[in-house]
Amino acid sequence: MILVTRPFLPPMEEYNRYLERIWKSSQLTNMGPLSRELEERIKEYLKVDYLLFVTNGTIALQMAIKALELRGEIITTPFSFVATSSTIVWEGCRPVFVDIDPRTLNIDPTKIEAAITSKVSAIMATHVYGNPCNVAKIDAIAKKYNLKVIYDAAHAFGVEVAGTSVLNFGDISTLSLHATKLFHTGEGGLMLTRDPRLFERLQYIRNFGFRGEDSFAYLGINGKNSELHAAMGLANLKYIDQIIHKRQALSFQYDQNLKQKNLGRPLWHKNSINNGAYYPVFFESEEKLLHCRKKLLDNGVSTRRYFYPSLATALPYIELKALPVTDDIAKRVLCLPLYYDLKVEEVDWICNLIM
Ligand code: T4K
Repeated sequence: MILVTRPFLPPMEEYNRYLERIWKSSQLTNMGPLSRELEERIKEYLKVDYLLFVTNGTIALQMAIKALELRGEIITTPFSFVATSSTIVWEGCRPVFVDIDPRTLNIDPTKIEAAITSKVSAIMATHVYGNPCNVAKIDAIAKKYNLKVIYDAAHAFGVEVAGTSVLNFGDISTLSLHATKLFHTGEGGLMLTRDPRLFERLQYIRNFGFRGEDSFAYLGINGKNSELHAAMGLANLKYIDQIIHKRQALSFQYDQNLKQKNLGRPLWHKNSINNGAYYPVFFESEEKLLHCRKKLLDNGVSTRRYFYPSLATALPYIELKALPVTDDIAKRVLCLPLYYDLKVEEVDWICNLIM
């Protein structure tokens, strides 16, 4: 069976070397030496100033909403993983869905202003498949209306836009380091900001709000991650360039093979390079997608409909809303297998199965 994705696993002896350090120190969690080392090394790799290693990408979004003290409504995209919407509701706010751009599949910045009311406190946009949103435009709108911006950058590890990390935009960016992500710690997440005061607040929030042993600075939560997860991250980080290059090469192989087939591909930000997080294609119709998906599955190839259905039509805890572009695209998008150990011959074989 060819799965849609498989996690990269470092050589076990390299992971074990980190585990030996844990055994020696008996520090298992609470931001021990491996977690701190991981933060430092990722900061260096991504060229960012402030970063926190947290439990997962979902709690990172929740902590971002909390730290920015968001209230009322948050403008967001319906074309994303459920966590992008559910965290808004979880934090007592209401998602206001704005349709996506049919070429980039990211929130359409030209439609944001029409959705802004006095109740809106922020914009939460996803860099879908790692493809940067129009950050310049979104940040400019936010500035004009005095709104906060959270970028859900769950898929955007290592992505740059115009020569700087895409994580340097907005007030806070969040990442997922889940096992299915190109850089992972098993479970995990990251939070990034350029604001030292916000960073300080996030540090408190991650640790129950504790300031020292017996006083509290903020309402906090347990958003910490463990040394065992940090060990996985450190062992994987050594291979990150190799992982990204391999995924980019496999994506190129798909591009070459699928050129002649009648499939669409998202339009990538013109000042950015695809990190190979996913390989989405869109079909002419849902019927063609379902037919092809079945054929692939019958031949042992698993695919995923990231992101179907539109969140604005699927979640039982929100007011449902039809959005023509998202409703159409979500039905026609399919992610093909893409992971470090996938072989070029397997990509060729998968492409041959696609009509
Ligand atoms: N924002 C966005 C935009 C996101 O995409 C996500 C997560 C989040 C926020 C929230 O971040 P986290 O809280 O998760 O850190 C997966 C992931 O669970 C989820 O992290 C991810 N996005 C989402 C897009 O996909 P599933 O339902 O596809 O996972 P699953 O278990 O079906 O795995 C897919 C394939 O990977 C399987 O065929 C088997 C393989 N696999 C999976 C796991 C977990 C392995 O080989 N090993 C493994 O350990 O959700």
